[in-house]
Amino acid sequence: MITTTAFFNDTETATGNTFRAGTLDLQIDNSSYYNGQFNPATSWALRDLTVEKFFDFIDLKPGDHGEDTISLHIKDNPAYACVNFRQTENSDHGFSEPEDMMDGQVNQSDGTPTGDLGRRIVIKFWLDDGDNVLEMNEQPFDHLTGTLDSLFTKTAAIADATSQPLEPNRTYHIAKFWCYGSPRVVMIYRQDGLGLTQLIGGNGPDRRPNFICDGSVIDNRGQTDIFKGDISFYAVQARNNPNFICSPSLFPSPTSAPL
Ligand SMILES: [Ca+2]
Ligand SMILES: [Ca+2]
Ligand SMILES: [Ca+2]
Ligand SMILES: [Ca+2]
Repeated sequence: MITTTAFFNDTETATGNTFRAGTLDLQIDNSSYYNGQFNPATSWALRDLTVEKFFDFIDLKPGDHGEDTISLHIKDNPAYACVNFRQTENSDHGFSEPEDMMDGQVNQSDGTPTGDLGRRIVIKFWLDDGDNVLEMNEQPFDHLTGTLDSLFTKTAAIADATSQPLEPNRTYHIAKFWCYGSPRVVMIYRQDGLGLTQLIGGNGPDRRPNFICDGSVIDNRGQTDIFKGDISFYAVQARNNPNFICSPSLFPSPTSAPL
């Protein structure tokens, strides 16, 4: 007897299988306050960075202060992200008479070989909810806090394999307060849970200032001086990248980059 065996079977053909590359796009916006007022010149809406400047101040006086909150937006895929600060100029940029006299004689020198502004401006960072105001339970970034000239040697992780990746299509805010002088925290506000309501007259630092800046500690040595630097962000996919750590090598300097 011949038996045939027929199992239930089925064939499916999937046509047009596709591998399409996902995207990872980092975009950044910034809202900025200068001496307690909203400053449109150093604020911009969400975009890829080209010529935008977080800082662009050409006539600083002791006691001047500001606050900036940048927001990071990762599109489509979880990502790790790093930030790099690089000093590009730190010069005396000529000498005013009081500056020149800091070393006791008029001789086109203030007694120090380079610019003196970078170590007279102090900056503090924290992870914000978007309103530019330090509120309770917002985490300070102590590893970035210090003088400008110490900051602009650093590479730091915003998120790497030692923490959680940034989630796509969510907004992360990094706030910073700077002071040409000695900053002092006068108030950390109760968390209002609102994020930013509006740039002027909402719940920002024009309404809820956290810091004061004492310029009386500043001498004449920084007059006319120039400090410049670049701030760069790097984002990379988190998936299949379990050992990613931020490092300065991710940010080759423009002059040493391979051709
Ligand atoms: Ca100078
Ligand atoms: Ca001198
Ligand atoms: Ca100098
Ligand atoms: Ca806040």
